[in-house]
Amino acid sequence: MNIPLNKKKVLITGVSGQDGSYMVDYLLEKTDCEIFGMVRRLSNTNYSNLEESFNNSRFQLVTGDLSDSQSINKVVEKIKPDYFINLAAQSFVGSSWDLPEQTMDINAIGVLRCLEAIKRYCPNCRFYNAGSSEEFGDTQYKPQDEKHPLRARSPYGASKIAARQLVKVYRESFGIYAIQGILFNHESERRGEEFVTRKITKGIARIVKAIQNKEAFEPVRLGNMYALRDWSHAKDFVDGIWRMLNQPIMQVTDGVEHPLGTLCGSINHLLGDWEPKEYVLASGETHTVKEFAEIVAKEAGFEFTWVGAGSEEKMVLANYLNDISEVKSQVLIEVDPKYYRPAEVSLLLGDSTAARNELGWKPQISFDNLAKGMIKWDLYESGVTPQPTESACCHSSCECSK
Ligand code: F7E
Repeated sequence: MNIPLNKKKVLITGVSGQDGSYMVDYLLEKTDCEIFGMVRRLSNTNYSNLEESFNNSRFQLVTGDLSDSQSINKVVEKIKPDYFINLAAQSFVGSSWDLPEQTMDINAIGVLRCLEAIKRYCPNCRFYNAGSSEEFGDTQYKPQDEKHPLRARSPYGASKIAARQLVKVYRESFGIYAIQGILFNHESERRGEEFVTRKITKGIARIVKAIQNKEAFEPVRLGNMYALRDWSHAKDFVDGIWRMLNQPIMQVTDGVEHPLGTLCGSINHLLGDWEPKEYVLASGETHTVKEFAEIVAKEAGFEFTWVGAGSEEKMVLANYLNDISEVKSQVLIEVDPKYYRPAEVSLLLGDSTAARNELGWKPQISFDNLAKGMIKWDLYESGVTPQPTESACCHSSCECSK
């Protein structure tokens, strides 16, 4: 598949977060697009994920807010982007029970605001909205593919289903190239600390630091360690998103699809019966939270045993780098029921066969290397190890530890 190299304008929301910042890195490296990162006007900003991108003249920030249609209209009218990638969201499932209205407003009505702006000011723009395996919720079969029914278990999942329906309506009603990929869990050293993977790697790094300083430590406290998730590296997913946005345009004649190339812009008249597809991106493996924690603890130098069951289950230290004489606490991880969710998605396992076959997409980074790369990074960030020269999370050409 050809990634267009002609100069196009890409508007990305959620640009300072994990996915947004990897999307910027990817587009700066792989294309010559002009990139506009939309950020909210805040008194305290954190653009650490974008530090390197600011050195590139093809990247700039613009101010806008998904909760305000005026501001989105202004940005879209001014830039008239060729691509609009909406990665902004209230993305923490756990908070969506406490913030249901905000979750729905940003994740669903916010998408409506984007679609309206596109319809009005740049109807040929290609729009991507971040969809989620949380839309499958109470799963009916495994592995889950694009045809799996939508059965949300949280306000977050419901908001993404509402957004999916809006994207479909605008695609079918106005011929807009609007899609919502179905992304299973994706993590990295840029992940927010409220998500379980980063909570574990940050927590274990904190414990290593305490041990090195000969101090006592508090365990990492987790909720349901038996939830099964299909985890990948976020870097692999931004490639999949860009491929989804650049599907070959087909013309349907007598029910047969003929490729018309990967033209960007001016596609409305070409759409006819053809519609861009929405794909699942997933690793195709499922693992418990507990398995992730085990890889991380081993990589950090711990030997351990599990004791107890249910809310009493604990990971207890057996040895640390062959010497625990100076270690002042024993419990590395314990369960705290306050982190249980009112309703859980128990098993996610994605089937990304369609994306692999039709988009030529394939994840490069294994579950094992993802977990090891994240703990290596957090040990470095905590000041207990030198900066990793090559991140363990990736294949040999990876630069994600930069
Ligand atoms: O939870 C369990 C928790 O918050 C994963 C988002 O990117 O992926 C993400 O949603 C699992 C759940 O991610 C703790 O109950 C146990 O079963 O890291 P998470 P998520 O809810 O799967 C989907 C695809 C998205 O679209 C979302 O935006 O881990 N778990 N103990 C815990 N989770 C957290 N956060 N904290 C715990 O202490």
